[in-house]
Amino acid sequence: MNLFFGALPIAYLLAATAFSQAVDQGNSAEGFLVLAQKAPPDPAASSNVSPAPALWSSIPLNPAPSSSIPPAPAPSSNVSPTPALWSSIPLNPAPSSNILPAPAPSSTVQPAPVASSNVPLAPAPSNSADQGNSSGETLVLAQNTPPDNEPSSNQSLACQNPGGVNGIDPSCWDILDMSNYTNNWWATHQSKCGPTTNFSTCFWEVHNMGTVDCTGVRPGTCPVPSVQNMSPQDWYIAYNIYAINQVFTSLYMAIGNANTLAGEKVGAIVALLDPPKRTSVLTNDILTALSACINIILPVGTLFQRHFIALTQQSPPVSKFLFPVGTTQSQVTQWSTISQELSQVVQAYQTTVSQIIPTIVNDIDLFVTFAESGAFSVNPLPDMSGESDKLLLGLQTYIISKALQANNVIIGQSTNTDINQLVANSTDQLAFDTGCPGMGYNEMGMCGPFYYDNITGNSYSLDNLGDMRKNYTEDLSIMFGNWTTGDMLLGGAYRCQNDGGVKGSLANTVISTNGNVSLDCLSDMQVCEWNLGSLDVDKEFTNCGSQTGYVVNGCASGGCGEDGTDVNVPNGYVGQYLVNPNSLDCVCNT
Ligand SMILES: *[C@@H]1O[C@H](CO)[C@@H](O)[C@H](O)[C@H]1NC(C)=O
Ligand SMILES: *[C@@H]1O[C@H](CO)[C@@H](O)[C@H](O)[C@H]1NC(C)=O
Ligand SMILES: *[C@@H]1O[C@H](CO)[C@@H](O)[C@H](O)[C@H]1NC(C)=O
Ligand SMILES: *[C@@H]1O[C@H](CO)[C@@H](O)[C@H](O)[C@H]1NC(C)=O
Ligand SMILES: *[C@@H]1O[C@H](CO)[C@@H](O)[C@H](O)[C@H]1NC(C)=O
Ligand SMILES: *[C@@H]1O[C@H](CO)[C@@H](O)[C@H](O)[C@H]1NC(C)=O
Ligand SMILES: *[C@@H]1O[C@H](CO)[C@@H](O)[C@H](O)[C@H]1NC(C)=O
Ligand SMILES: *[C@@H]1O[C@H](CO)[C@@H](O)[C@H](O)[C@H]1NC(C)=O
Ligand SMILES: CC(=O)N[C@H]1CO[C@H](CO)[C@@H](O)[C@@H]1O
Repeated sequence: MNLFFGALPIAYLLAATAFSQAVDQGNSAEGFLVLAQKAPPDPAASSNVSPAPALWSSIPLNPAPSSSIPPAPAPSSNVSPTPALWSSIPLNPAPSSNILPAPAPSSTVQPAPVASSNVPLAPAPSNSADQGNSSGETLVLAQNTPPDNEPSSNQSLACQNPGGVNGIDPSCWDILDMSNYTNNWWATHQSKCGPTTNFSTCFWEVHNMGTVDCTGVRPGTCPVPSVQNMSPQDWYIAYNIYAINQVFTSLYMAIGNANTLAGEKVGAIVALLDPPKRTSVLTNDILTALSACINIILPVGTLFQRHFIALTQQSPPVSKFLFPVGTTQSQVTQWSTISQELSQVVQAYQTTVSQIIPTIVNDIDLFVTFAESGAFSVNPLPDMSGESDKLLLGLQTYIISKALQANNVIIGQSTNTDINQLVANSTDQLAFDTGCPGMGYNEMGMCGPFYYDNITGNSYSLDNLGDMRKNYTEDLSIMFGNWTTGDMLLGGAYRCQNDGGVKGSLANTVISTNGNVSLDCLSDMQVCEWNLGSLDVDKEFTNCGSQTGYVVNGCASGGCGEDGTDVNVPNGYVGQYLVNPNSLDCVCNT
């Protein structure tokens, strides 16, 4: 295997371009080791896979009830029927100042019988007979060792006993015929509550728990329900009302925490990239970029993740709050004021998201739609409140993409090129120092000024059309280390362009009506493919025109001496001038 560039005629490189097309068509070719290596496809990866690694922080919102739950006091006929049915677990993170004030934490919401500090899931009284023995001692045992007549594998039985060892289960909504039950419940009880009382409020009233309020972000007013004195069916309703409140409250908190971070981070981006002050960005797109990252902060691999986006998309009243389009007042913001304006956009989004909670729990149809997915019948519940950093990834990617474009920067793409391999395995001198020493890629996928996409096999670098000597190695490291990823900023732009680019508005491209959210077009930078086969001054790219100064201007310092002509190529350039052995010119990229 001696096929290295130094020993090859120009025709070889011309063939390399053809080869890359052949690879795309699934053909195999031999010998194009250096430029044409294609990474083995990663079966788990596809172009619209979310680029982020496992992002889900597993901090449970509530401690999981498990088999070690301390038993609740034995339910017996002399258990007090008063509404001591709620644990007083507060909504987790400390309420921030922009959370709606709790309506006077009512002293009538009593703490649970404090068997432990945590979830007091007591066995449902209606089932206590099933457990075979009404003595406290046997009930204690029953928590750990199900009696013979209650095989724990029988889900149908387990659903009858949400306080039992198996706890809450997503399958129980169907097993208990809950959709039907809930609709019937509403049909029979609605009239008792009066025409202005909505579903969840009516539910608590009927259960003598009128002080419970799950219709908003109001800390302490929507505690986890206890199974005591409730049928399993009613408890599943209660738990889903609570869960919907809890999950969207955690999202609300994530956005609130993101608010402070957003201004700081965007300020730092603008300071680094310094876009011309007179250019501007669209505030509606900022909102879109922020909401698109809801997708990233969902707990990876869960039932909840699988259902969440589709559920909201099926429910236009919810979707319009989660993915608001065209709702911000100001249309454009200047770079000079973007940090301050950002805060208003994020706050407006937070308020909008808080409206999702009443929208669902006030409406029987929406409630059933969300609950019957099973996604909320889980414990612990998904908690997104700590995911503020991830929530901002899309926003930051969008801002970076716009700031770079304002500076006349494009992405240089080298198709099917592993630059590290090119440097490491070329036996001949390359014409100039690429900046990648050939020691492999770092954890951000970078080597020198290049980001290598190991799924497509393409390499990317940044190219400032107004200053082709500009070296973005350090800037890219800062960006990928703090604000975005190579895949979102560079790979995403490539996929977006291949897909026809932004259509109409960013929201149309990012949030599709079919339930998919694509992060690709958050970066819509122009991607220009280096022309691997050309020594022509005019043919820098295959799909874009040449930039001013390409080749003709000569090098800044050094040069070729008397005989040669200096050839000046952009930093991050990968093409014929790098590897062509017949070029007598001396080539520089700085
Ligand atoms: C109830 O439990 C006690 C103590 O374990 C036991 O002696 C008794 O036989 C049990 N009664 C029934 C009906 O299982
Ligand atoms: C589970 O229990 C239910 C109700 O007792 C019964 O109808 C069903 O056949 C049982 N299923 C299994 C798999 O044992
Ligand atoms: C729904 O519930 C009602 C009353 O409980 C019952 O009569 C009806 O058969 C149920 N329908 C279905 C489809 O299960
Ligand atoms: C009932 O729900 C509707 C729709 O969400 C809402 O406009 C109305 O204010 C609610 N009523 C009460 C009393 O909360
Ligand atoms: C260079 O080539 C050798 C032999 O084919 C191979 O084992 C090695 O992995 C290559 N190095 C790089 C960085 O691709
Ligand atoms: C580009 O900048 C990096 C980091 O500042 C430096 O290490 C590298 O040598 C530069 N590359 C070129 C080709 O000038
Ligand atoms: C592909 O690159 C990413 C970083 O960009 C890295 O995390 C991942 O491990 C790489 N995969 C392979 C198979 O090398
Ligand atoms: C939505 O995304 C999923 C997973 O990426 C994909 O399988 C599906 O085909 C997409 N749906 C549409 C209509 O594009
Ligand atoms: C500009 C900026 O915020 N840079 C930070 C990026 O992250 C690294 C550590 O990951 C910090 O050292 C930089 O200060």
